[in-house]
Amino acid sequence: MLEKLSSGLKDALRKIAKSGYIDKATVDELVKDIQRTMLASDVNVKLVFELTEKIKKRALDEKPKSGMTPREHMVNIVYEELVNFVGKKPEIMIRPGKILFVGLFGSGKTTSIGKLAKFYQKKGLRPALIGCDVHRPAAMDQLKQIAEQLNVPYYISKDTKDAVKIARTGLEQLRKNDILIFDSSGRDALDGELAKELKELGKMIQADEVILAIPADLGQAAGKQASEFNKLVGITGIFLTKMDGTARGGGAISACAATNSPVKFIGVGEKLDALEVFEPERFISRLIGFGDLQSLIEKAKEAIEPGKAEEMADKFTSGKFTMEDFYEQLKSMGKMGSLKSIMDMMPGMGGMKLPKGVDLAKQEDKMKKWKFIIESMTKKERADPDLIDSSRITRIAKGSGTQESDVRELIKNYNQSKKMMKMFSGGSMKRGMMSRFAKKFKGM
Ligand SMILES: Nc1nc2c(ncn2[C@@H]2O[C@H](COP(=O)(O)OP(=O)(O)OP(=O)(O)O)[C@@H](O)[C@H]2O)c(=O)[nH]1
Ligand SMILES: [Mg+2]
Repeated sequence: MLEKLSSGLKDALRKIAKSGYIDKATVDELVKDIQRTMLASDVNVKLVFELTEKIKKRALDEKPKSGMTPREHMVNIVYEELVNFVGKKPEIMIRPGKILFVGLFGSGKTTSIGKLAKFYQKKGLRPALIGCDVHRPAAMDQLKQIAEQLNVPYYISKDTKDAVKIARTGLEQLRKNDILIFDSSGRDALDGELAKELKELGKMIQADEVILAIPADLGQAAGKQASEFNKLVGITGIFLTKMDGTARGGGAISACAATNSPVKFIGVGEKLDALEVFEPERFISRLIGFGDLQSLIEKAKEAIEPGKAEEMADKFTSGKFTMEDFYEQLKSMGKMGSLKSIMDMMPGMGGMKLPKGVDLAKQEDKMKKWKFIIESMTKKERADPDLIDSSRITRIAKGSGTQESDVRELIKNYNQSKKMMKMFSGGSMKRGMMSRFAKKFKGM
């Protein structure tokens, strides 16, 4: 869902993560990128400009918090402002109570009622459904079918067109259940007739929650619909349905937030478990891949502690690179996750094609094996790998559950690396690979 918006924002932020430093031109470019991608996703022009003004102002005025690089700071500002932009974290009622669903024709009311009933079942509450849609003949059967599928009690009646009467009887009969969810009729538009019916229904039920179902493919128009319904019947939250497969969801969410109608749930499919509680932080985090960016920064910091990288670089360049150091390096790589996931997390590298013949998975298996092999060496052997003769190789292979050829390959690799380091040692290459590698992460 929202693939276009997501990839647009990700691209904009990756540019930032890759840029050497942040100046006014970088900020301007970022702001333009964000505007372009949001407008293309049907977010309201005025809202977009308000948002990017805030981002720009903060980016130019605020100093990075201690320990944060300018790039992290910039990414963080965008994240925080986007979270504010889509609304507050909604309060979800997790206790016994009554919920009335309202919405226009085909907005997804009845399906969403099923999803919500299932949601409450999982929370250990006992929901029951009451069908007050007296206009569409098949509506009662649809509700019944959903109730039976979930194995929850329900009340429907095909004998009357009086929605209030059904609600009253249902309420009496199903009183013992924790959560009573009431379906209601839809209309093509919120006309006087629907408004009257909903008002009466609302008065009788005295619901704790009045949830409005709006299809996300309405885009910006969702905000207007939300405020109209709110004025007439007083809604407590929005269930944004059909978020799957629409590019206009970003427009719908931000429009609702702008009219102060909290989106509480989003529907992401036709099945009854296709419900998500709307959490702004999580939503934006996923949208921009914030978690991945952050965890890469965190992991890189953990894996390569400050000072350690310099020390390693010195060892590299002085040729005093022992098997122990080699082991440390393998461990650091392991801490950061699989090679593939590291690649995916690197800004701009996620989709990169590797040269032919490079097989990351194979390389990773090899690295894992090498770790086991080094673990089976004695301290002495690690400090001075020249000690390792063929009988020691046999022992190490047995101890690590690998083949003798694996042990030989590792030693060969280690010796080659060491030889290369020696060649590089002396002056010009003092700032070694590791050091640059570490800087790259620290600066991100
Ligand atoms: N893809 C997708 N389809 C959905 C979602 N929610 C509902 N639908 C579909 O939308 C259509 C209408 O859903 P209903 O639940 O019958 O809508 P309603 O508001 O009760 O409709 P009326 O009772 O006629 O007013 C159905 O085909 C549902 O399967 C969703 O989150 N994603
Ligand atoms: Mg319905």
